[in-house]
Amino acid sequence: MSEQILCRKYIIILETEKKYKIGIVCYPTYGGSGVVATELGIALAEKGHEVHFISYSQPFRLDRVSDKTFFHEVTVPDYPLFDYTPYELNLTSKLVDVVRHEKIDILHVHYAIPHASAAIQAKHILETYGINIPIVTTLHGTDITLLGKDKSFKPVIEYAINKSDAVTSVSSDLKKETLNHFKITKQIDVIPNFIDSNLYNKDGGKVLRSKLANTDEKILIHVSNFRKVKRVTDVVKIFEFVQKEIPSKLIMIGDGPERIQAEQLCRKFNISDSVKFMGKLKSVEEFMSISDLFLLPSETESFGLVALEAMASGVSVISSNSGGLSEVNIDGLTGYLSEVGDVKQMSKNAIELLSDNEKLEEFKENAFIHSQKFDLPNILPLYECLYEKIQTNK
Ligand code: GMT
Repeated sequence: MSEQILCRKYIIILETEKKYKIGIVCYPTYGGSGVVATELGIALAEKGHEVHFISYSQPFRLDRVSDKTFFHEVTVPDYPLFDYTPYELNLTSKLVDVVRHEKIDILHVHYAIPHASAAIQAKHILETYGINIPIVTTLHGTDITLLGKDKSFKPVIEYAINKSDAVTSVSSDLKKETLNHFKITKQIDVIPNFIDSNLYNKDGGKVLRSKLANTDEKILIHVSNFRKVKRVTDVVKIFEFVQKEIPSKLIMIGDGPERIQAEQLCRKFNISDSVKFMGKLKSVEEFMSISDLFLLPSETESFGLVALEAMASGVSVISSNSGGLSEVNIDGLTGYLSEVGDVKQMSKNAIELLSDNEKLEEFKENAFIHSQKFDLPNILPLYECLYEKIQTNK
């Protein structure tokens, strides 16, 4: 983490000085970028910054009360003239209003579109009021790897990135992808996702465990928004192989378009009794803490925050090797990585780990130790350092 070294002198200053008013724009929904943005805002507020969340509804993780966090809702009036409601314009207007009246120092937007593009537009408007608002854009993945490949969005994404005052990406791989896809003239700093290690524990609740599995059974878990990119049917296929060899249960947390396919596959394999679909849950920590293996066979994953959350709970990870996953899950140490779609290899690795208790415990401990590198106190100063830098260059 070279940024950490570069930031050291700032970190010393930050411990004692500057507290900012920070506007955070994010998706409020069940998804990695919203989780990261919300947890970042909460942590910044705990350090004494004033944080204003701006989104179309209250971020789902924004449930801890603080006198330093505020929420501004972007409302979109249902105007009959529009076939397509222009959310980006309402967001832009809201940003102008919040920056002017709350005297925001920095706007930190998560996800390129529409958040970064709305922020750049707001920046231009604010200039007409004599306000120079610095914009930090954090790239999370699908804004580059999926939407970014859609030619109709490309000019907007490229412009928003290049016009931001600072740009961060959540993994080195995502930075590489961004530089490959777009003509980027701006420096991109890698600031990885983080966990607050205080929220996770390795020794799960015995009561919950006993409700979900017998004592001799292993627990496998998957958490996602069940979009196509997550390959949830691969999760079921892997489990189908595993449960033939190892007494086990599979917990599926989340919901989304592919859930029905996953459920149908369970019925086809006749394993429905061993697979528990929990739906969307606000917090997954307790389920992680009773699990042995986390499955993440995604098509692409810029970082894989859920894998890191599993590791922070002392859970080993079987994943694909796509995107930034190899920066999180270390092959042969914290779990195993295989080619996307190689269900056989993933099942083989899972069976090998689950059938050797000593090895499994070693991998689980390695996963926990590796996750601590991404603990909040190691990552938060990198963002604070960036804020300090762009304020100084203003
Ligand atoms: O993975 C998702 O479907 C949600 C998505 C999002 O945009 O919120 O997550 C992305 O951002 C997370 C936080 O930075 C990353 O941990 C996920 O890997 C990334 N998802 C993909 O790249 C598919």
